[in-house]
Amino acid sequence: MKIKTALISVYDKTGIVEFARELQELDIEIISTGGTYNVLVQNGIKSKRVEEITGFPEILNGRVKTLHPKILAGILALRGNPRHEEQLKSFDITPIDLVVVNLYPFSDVIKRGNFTIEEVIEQIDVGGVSLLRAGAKNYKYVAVVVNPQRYEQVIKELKSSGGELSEKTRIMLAVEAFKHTSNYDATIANFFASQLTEDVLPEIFHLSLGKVKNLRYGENPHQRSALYGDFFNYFEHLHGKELSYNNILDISSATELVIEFDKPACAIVKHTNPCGVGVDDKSVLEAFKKAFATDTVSPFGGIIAFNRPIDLKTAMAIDEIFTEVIIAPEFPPDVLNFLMRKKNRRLIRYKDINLKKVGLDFKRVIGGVLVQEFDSIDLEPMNLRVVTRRKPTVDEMEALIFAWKVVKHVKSNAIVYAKKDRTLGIGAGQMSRVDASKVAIMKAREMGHDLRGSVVASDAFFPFPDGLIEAIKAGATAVIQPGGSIKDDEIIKTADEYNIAMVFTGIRHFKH
Ligand code: 93A
Repeated sequence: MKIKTALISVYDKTGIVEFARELQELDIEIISTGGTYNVLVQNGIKSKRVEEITGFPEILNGRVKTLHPKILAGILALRGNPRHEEQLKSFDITPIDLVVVNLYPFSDVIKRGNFTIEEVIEQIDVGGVSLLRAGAKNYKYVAVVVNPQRYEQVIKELKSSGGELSEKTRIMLAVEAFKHTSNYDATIANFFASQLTEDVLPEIFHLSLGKVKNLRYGENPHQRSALYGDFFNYFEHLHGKELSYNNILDISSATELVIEFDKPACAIVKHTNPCGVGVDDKSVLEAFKKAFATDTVSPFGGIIAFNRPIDLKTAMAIDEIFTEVIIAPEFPPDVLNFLMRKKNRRLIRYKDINLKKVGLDFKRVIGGVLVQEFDSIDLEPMNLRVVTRRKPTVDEMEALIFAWKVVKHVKSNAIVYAKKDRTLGIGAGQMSRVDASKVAIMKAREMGHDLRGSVVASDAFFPFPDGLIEAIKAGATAVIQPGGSIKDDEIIKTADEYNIAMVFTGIRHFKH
């Protein structure tokens, strides 16, 4: 069915003049609301005002512009239905075949902050939503365009088909409109709900998680999955096979970890846990070697992340082991060429990540999701409290801070043994803290690391002295942990008995 009449009412006027001009060339008659009309006419495009159709002016400062049976019936009529056709005729209503609407920017105003409630209320679009909803409901006969990025595609199809849009396109556009209005209403509802209570997570208003794409499958091949949000604003997929659900998860975890460090750093990650982390004053190659030395078995098929551009020597060293994904802020051309020889290996560049701004963290529960702020708190060395008689040496302190940054990214219960520039043993995801320590020690010994003179970090407090004693027996000389156990006194006493230096962070880093 040929499109004869279009209604255009857009807040965001991007691309509208070009789009309308093309419609005009296709002999499509244009009806538009006040502001849109002005822009079109100033640019030499013919249009009728909505008033001319309705015989009614825009009233109440624009609160009522298009809310009129002559408009809404024009959109909602079932074409070819005798009764509908007859009624259109008797009330002199023109059918509208194309609805081009985008809404008042409600979420922009909240994001901007510093608004009055009256301003916010005026940003609630009523007419525009009705037009979209009506057009989408009647997608069998009407096309509805909410997204300016679709203009080009719509024109292309209209031109190639002699002025028609396929049913497939109309459904796709209707889905886009329904998703848009449902997000829009959710944002409004959340905003007003937050007025009732002190809202702890205001960022949730800004969260419009558009679907990026379907993924081949989820964590396992029998689970369907998709990616939502802005992942690709931060990460660029330079080379290699399509990213899987697990790749994306690991890329995020590895990057979060490696960007904690100021010095050149490397983190090797498997199943979101680090198998090794290294830092070096100058060389990414050395950082990689230290990370890899922690555990030379687990990195097989892992993810390697850097916080500096990779050089060719490092690339050649990585090439020795099978790696699923390599992540860096930059791949110089020679490195890229070299690494691209393996066709499946995924190369990911990241940019502009400020973890403080990345926002919220979600967890699935039966019947919903838990939302929390992202664990982005930094350790201020000033706030560290030495609780033992012996103070950490300068080297121990450096090692403690390094280990603390790593332990934050290890699944709880987490224990990390480290020197100042490398991990030695990591115990992740155990149900008891002593077991996490045992796993870390076992891993360190398997790889031939001597834990004498090492430091140990614990993501949460030691509830009993046993975990601490385990670490001391292994050879650790300094400990970093949040503190806060009712048995702290006993634990400090134990540390003093063995001349161990212990610092409390006052911060816990559970990661479940
Ligand atoms: O205040 S409204 O909800 N009342 C209406 O009847 C109405 N019709 C369209 N806002 C309404 N619109 C919105 O006006 C559209 O959704 C669009 O965002 C905007 C375009 O107005 P103008 O063409 O005057 O710039």
